[in-house]
Amino acid sequence: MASPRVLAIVLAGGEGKRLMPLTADRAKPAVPFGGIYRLIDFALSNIVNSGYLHVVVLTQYKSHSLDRHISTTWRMSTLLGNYVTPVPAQQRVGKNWFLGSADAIYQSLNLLDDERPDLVVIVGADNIYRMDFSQMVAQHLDSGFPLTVAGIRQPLEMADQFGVIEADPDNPHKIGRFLEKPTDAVGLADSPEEVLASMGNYVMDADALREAVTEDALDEASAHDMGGSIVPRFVGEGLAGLYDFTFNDVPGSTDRDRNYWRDVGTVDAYFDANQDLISVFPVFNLYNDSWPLYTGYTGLPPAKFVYAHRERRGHALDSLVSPGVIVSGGEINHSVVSPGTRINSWSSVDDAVLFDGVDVGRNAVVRRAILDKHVRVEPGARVGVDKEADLERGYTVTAGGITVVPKGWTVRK
Ligand code: ADQ
Repeated sequence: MASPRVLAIVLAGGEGKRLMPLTADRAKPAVPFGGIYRLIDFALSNIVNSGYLHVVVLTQYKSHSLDRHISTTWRMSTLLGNYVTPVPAQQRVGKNWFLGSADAIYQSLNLLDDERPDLVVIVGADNIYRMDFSQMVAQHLDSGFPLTVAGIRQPLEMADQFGVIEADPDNPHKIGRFLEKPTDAVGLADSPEEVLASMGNYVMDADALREAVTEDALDEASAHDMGGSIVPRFVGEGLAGLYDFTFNDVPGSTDRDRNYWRDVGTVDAYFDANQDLISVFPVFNLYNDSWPLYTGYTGLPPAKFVYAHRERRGHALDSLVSPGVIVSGGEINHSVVSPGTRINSWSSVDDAVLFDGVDVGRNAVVRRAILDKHVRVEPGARVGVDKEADLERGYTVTAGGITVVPKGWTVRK
């Protein structure tokens, strides 16, 4: 096939239950990340940088802020014209509303009629990574399989969160076995503490996709999702290709962040992924001009650091500080700070992720915490310091000891 017509489908309708309370009133792909981004910006940037400009985003759950973000950042972007289109789930009622990702594609098959693609690139919206999908598409075309699944090595103890792949013993580009979220996975022969996990990214021949989701819709016993239903169907027939992400080579990657991929399924993983951005030699480097990450333009002024007091100069170290932030006589360490936040005198913020418009009052202390949008920390208040006290105040404290304060709450002294 000389130059296939490719439609990209971004699955952006998942509930993100394990990211609560960050997903209390926003879809998981709309969760802020890295100061100025939303999770979905990574999938969309990868698609656009791979050269695919026909993109639909299938939304469903609490999609208001997601739709707004896509409209203002992606759909209206002068860079992209009108290519990225959010497609809300058809108006269904009752339990059917939450059927899985294969059903979301089935409901939207009319898009294939409109676009008439040869191939469909299907990706999730909740992972942080850089990937050139055109390299995966090239292997897909070479292999002749109707479905190709991208795989990456992950720790064995996380196997129950992933589709676990076994390569065919005779063909490293073919999947021999696939189990969705197994509880009894065994490690790889050459690395017993790791499994080969599906990244939730697929390339499919458009006809094969149409046929598979249509058949799946008729199967009442099916979970109607890509990993639970569609992939096993192709693997069973010996028709599933395997793309090894290790070989994906994105321009401008550093030795440290080449092939970085992180599933931010839990609050702890989400917190760690933010931390991956901020060191001097970051595990994931945002400053790669060859593979830009696009997001909304805030129109806010630059971040400002104010001297304020001789004994406490406003400063930040090992941190990302977004536009519109004013650090006035407070200090920030190892943190990611979103637009419009205020850090006032004698306050300190360490190992934290602050969303838009957070206000940290004078003498306040924030440690190992995520503060959602517009949280106000009263002068002298402490959060994340005493985890028992945090629980008593109704905040979430994760297994990894991260305190999460929900959107709009006030942390009292
Ligand atoms: P999960 O992410 O757990 O595992 P799923 O809940 O189906 O699987 O979500 C996959 C993607 O589809 C997410 O981006 C989600 O937002 C979206 N989605 C789910 N239901 C949807 C719906 N009804 N409409 C639109 N979008 C929907 C998957 C694979 C695993 C793989 C991991 C990697 O099933 O095999 O290992 O991703 O993270």
